[in-house]
Amino acid sequence: RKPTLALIGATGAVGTVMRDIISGRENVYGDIKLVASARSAGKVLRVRGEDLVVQELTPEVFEGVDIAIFDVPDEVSATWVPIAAERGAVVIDKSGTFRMNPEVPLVVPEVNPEAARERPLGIISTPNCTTLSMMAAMGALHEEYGLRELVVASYQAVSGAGVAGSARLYDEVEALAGDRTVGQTAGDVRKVLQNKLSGAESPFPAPVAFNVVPWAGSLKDGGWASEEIKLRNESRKILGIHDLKVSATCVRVPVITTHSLAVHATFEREITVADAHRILEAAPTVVVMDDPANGVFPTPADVVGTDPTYVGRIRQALDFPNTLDLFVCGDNLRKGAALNAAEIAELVAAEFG
Ligand code: 2RA
Repeated sequence: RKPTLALIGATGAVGTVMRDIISGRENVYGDIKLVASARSAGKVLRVRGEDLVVQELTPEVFEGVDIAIFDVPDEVSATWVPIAAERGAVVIDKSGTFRMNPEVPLVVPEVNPEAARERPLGIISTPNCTTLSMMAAMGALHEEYGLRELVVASYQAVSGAGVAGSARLYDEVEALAGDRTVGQTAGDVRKVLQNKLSGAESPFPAPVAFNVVPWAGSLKDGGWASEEIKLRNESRKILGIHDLKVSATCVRVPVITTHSLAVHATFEREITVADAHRILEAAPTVVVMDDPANGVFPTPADVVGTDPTYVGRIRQALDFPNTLDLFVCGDNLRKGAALNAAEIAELVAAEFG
């Protein structure tokens, strides 16, 4: 039989992409339920060509649900994921709440699909979009060359902060456009935004239009941002390397969708650019765009709206043995969020045979 699927958080930024992805992939589900907060309940949304009425998140909504994909804030997942699991659904959770729980697998289907079967709590977590942007590529390289260290700088799109993040960048660009003197003196941009956007609150701690902001997430011990800690802990868990050395600096940039990462990766053995090309070109969900002499490398503008992980600028580090430097881009709403969850859901759906 085909399992019944529920999408919780169906109306958010990722939920919208999720409906699009489910509609475009093989139809492995029976019924689909769209679920959201009371505020969005009653809306009619399209999935698989059907108009469905969004249902309110209540315990009863999980009756008869086999697979539930949650894309809601951490605190909503903390309350509702166990309720869905108790009622018999296999839950695929996009939040950070359960990712590091040893009884919850953290799954990237290209890297550790087998982990999805061991889920004593009935919960499977899907990683943060920043980690996911590089996992397909790093997993493939690790399999052959044994990853030892990762030093990463991220260039994160504003849609990582949800609909409010994209809206803020568009509003800021509109407020600043047309005045070519803005940005020439410290404080200019803040002043114009304060006036033109009437002090509206931003999800970012600094202007993001015509700027870069070295901060993503919340403050953790030692001055680290939560996104940097997630990248470290999640990479270790997914790759199964508990002592992987990882250091990251996460930066928000004025891009709507698609996270990019500059990755400095050290392996157990010497790895050449040709080795990396061979491995990455053979990886089914990785696209290599690496011909700098002809201006070929991935940028968010090339990648947004597509599914693969794109890799370019592959170089053998000049002063670090066994080390590659490379640039990776991935759509943070697709592979970074909705697509990975959909792929995990398909692994679970296959169990219903
Ligand atoms: C961000 N990675 O880009 C986060 C979203 N989970 O803000």
